[in-house]
Amino acid sequence: MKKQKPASAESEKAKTPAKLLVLHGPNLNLLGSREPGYYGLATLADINLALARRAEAAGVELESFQSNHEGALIERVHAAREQNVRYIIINPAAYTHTSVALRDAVAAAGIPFVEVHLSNVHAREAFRHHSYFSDLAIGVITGLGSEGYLLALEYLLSRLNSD
Ligand code: CA2
Repeated sequence: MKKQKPASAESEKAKTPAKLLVLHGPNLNLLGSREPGYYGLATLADINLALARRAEAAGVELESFQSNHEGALIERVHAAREQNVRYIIINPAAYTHTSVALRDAVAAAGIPFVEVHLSNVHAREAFRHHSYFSDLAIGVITGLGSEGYLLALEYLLSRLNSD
């Protein structure tokens, strides 16, 4: 049986929309312009709009943030903790394979996250097979193109409903 929460916590949950954050790493601002074979035709704005529409329909606050700078992504993760962001969807892009610093930030924030990749990183070069994030993630979606972000969001919305 589901544990009863105090009435005040329940009413707080009903009043305050849950916050979700979508983080996009370096070069993802170029989506739609080059390498459609790997990354598809959708632009980052298309992806963010689709996510924003789905989140709005579900009554959830969703913010998307892209940066080509490791420090800016790290600072956004730090801020997310202050803002009580409930879940993160992250495509760390090339930082997936290189950034202990961004991994440490995500680990320190303690915010559960889903890792998303547009391409199937396991079907590509060996250096893309290792991720500094996957062992910390709730789950990983790789190779499903821009739909991967929406699937991650759908999963998190159902998780929010049962939290
Ligand atoms: O498949 C993914 O989503 C990746 O995270 C994308 C990264 C890559 O380094 C990862 O191994 C897998 C690269 C993002 C670069 O995005 C571009 C988009 C359009 C044109 C050029 C690059």
